[in-house]
Amino acid sequence: RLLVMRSTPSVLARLDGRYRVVKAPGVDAPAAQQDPAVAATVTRMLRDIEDRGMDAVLEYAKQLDHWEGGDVELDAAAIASSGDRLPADLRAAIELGADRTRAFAAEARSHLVDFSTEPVPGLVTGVKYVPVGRVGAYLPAGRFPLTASAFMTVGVAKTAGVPEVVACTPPQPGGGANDAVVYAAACSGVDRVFVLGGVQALAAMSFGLVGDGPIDMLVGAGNAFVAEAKRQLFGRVAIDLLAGPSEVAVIADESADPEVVAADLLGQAEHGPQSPAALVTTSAALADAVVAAVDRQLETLPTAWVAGPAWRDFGSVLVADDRETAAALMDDLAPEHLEVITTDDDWYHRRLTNYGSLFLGPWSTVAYSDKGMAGTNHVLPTAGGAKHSAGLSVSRFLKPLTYQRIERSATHELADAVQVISASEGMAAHEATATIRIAALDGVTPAA
Ligand code: HSO
Ligand code: ZN
Repeated sequence: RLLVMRSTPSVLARLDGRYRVVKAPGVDAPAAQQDPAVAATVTRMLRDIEDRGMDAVLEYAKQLDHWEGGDVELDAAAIASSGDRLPADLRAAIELGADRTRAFAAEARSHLVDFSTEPVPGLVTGVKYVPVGRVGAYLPAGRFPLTASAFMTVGVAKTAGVPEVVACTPPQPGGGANDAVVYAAACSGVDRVFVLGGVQALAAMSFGLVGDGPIDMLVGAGNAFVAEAKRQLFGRVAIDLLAGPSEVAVIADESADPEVVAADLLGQAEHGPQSPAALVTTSAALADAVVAAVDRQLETLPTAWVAGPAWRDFGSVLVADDRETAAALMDDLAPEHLEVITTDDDWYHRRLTNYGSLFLGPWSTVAYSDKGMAGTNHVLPTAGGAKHSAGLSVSRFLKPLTYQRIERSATHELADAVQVISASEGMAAHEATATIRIAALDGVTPAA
């Protein structure tokens, strides 16, 4: 039985006796990462779109998204006027989030500095950061539109210096795109917007059926079909990451307010019925109080229909004997979002190594980052991916390209060793590239 969501058995064995499970997930296994039926459908659609081009894209748009015809590209006037149809307070909030996200990305960009070094005289090596040429952003607008997605993908890519960023967003029931999503993209500097959803949108951008040619990189979250399409297109294009259901975890001690912890657990459980939420606390009293507070808050939460099943099936509460045990449990979980609400926040900050994004103190909450107001990215690794990867950031849109300039003065130093290694491998042509230069030192070609 999966007592703690996706915890590693050997880690639990090592910590045995140092923690207690107060609430276990209601299901035995985490959501399957890959559904073979979804994978087969996506393979068939990608092949069909590659064969038949835009005709196939538009057929899928009609069939799956009830697209009603017309140009799939939003013209400049439609993009520019998207904000006019929004209430003033929403417009202002979108502008704030777009600016805050781009400002944080600009600061991060300023820390990625070209450099060169000369390890021996005559050998100069260096790195030059060059942005990816063309990025395609998928901006979901289904059950929840996730307005801030454009800040995280389009805004960060443009701040990295990506020359062309195109975006696709699905058609809305009444036709057209979601105005808030389009306005968020406009404020983030998007170059072109296409009203296309799902697999057909990703295929159209990747195969160059929309925009000025095939994109180099695909970013942004979506449903299971979108995630699977990204997985299958990876290699042909780069991707940001493969996101599963959004997650939250909280480390709290007796200083935390149970109502605040409960609200923050439900805050991400709302994303979907398979969204995990976990509390690890050093206070048994807090654990019980949070379990009670979650149940009470679910009674009035308008999205309890989704958050309730998520909490029942994928919610867990653990009491740890001490802060080291709490930290070890959390590092093993490697949650997408991690809140720390204790009197020891700085200790946890130093100690923890696996999380997508960290929220320190009772005034920090995930939604502030989700909606772009913290400036940090909300495209983050889920399902334990934080053990090996970080979330989306300006660095993902920049290629650290290496170069070297080797002068005559360094030739012997490098060539002699290259000859030895190449000869030992039997790679005669490699060896010859060194030999010809050693000969040139004595006046034969190449001259310098
Ligand atoms: N929690 C999601 C992002 C988001 N949630 C946006 C609400 N709006 C993934 O980090
Ligand atoms: Zn969220």
